[in-house]
Amino acid sequence: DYRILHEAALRDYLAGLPDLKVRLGGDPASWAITEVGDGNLNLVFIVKGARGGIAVKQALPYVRLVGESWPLPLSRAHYEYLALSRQAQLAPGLVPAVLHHNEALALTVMELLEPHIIMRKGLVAGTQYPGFAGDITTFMARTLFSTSDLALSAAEKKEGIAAFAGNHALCKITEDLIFTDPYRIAEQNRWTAPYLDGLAASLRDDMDLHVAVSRLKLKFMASPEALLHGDLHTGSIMVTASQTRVIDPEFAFYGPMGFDVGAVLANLLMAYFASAGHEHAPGERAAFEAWVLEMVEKVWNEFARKFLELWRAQGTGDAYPVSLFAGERGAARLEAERQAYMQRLFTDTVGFAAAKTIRRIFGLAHNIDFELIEDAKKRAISEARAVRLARAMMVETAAFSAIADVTSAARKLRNW
Ligand code: SR1
Ligand code: MG
Repeated sequence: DYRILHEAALRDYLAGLPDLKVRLGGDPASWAITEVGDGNLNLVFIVKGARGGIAVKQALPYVRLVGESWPLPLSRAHYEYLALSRQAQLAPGLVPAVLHHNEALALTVMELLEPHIIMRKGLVAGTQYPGFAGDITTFMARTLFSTSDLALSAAEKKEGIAAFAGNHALCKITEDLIFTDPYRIAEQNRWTAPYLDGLAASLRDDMDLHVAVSRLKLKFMASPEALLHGDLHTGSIMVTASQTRVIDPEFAFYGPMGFDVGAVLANLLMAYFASAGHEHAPGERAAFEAWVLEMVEKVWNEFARKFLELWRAQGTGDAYPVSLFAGERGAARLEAERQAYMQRLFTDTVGFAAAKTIRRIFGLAHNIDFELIEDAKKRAISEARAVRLARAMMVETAAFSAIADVTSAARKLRNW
């Protein structure tokens, strides 16, 4: 039966699990249990014993950020567990190991990622992560390609869609908070007032933007291309200088690939614009910002390269039957089609990145990249630059046909 496990109850529960008891070591009474969840939805505990540590995540029956007035199904813990298991097969070493899962308690125990930190915090501090682009592009290329019709039979793919179809309450959060609320009057919207009052009003009146974001919403709702992480922002990524782990796939479902890739790019671009409002070691601001934009380019370019490599090597899914592309002429035509596919995916990615940016500035859930800029005027300046880029990316789509178009537009807006 479900019950919320606070410290004492969690200690008793874990003490009853022999493998975890051994892993933690020592007397359960001496285990240090700390609630560290700083996300919007769940409880997260770190438990440390004489021998080792673990992370415990329990879903609450409501949205933590808002409270009991906003109920949310516990089943999201099931989908998160399912996604973590699939991602571990497809991208080994890039997600935390699951040590235990209890469906009824909506509780999952994972290896403790130490000394990893949430990437967003590192970016706010101006830290560069040299291995990040390589790791995140491997994660995305493998999880997205391998769960798509390019790799699977139609039956396998449809089984996959069915397995995640029940996670619609989490999809609904995205549909409302990302694709709808920032563009209308909604009780939970907030922004840096009074500086962004005018920009907020202009978003509500911008029909070109409303059409663009509604097209993206439709794509999100009606394009089950692959198994998405579904919330791939830099708060869902833990890093050290040399390691990357993707956590928190509770929003997982079959959707458009560009939504995950766009999430990564949006969060890098927000880190870029937020940098102007944060302290940096002397002389390091410019280097950090240059690195972030280099990462934006590398994430798209490496992702596209790895995705295409997988397609060429393992493209045995039902979507492009091998028998239709026989011989040299077939191979050349299929390769041209692959390039066209990546171009469409790029366009989706740019649009989703824009939507993910605007929601963090005008919607309910903001991010510390901007929120930790104490001076409201400075914060608003950084946010307005990001919004200006995002609006262009969503509406002026013809101006963004390559990733360099995005970084060069970002660079031009840096001092706007
Ligand atoms: C009410 S949940 C708000 C946001 O938190 C999660 O991290 C997702 O990004 C969601 O949109
Ligand atoms: Mg999360």
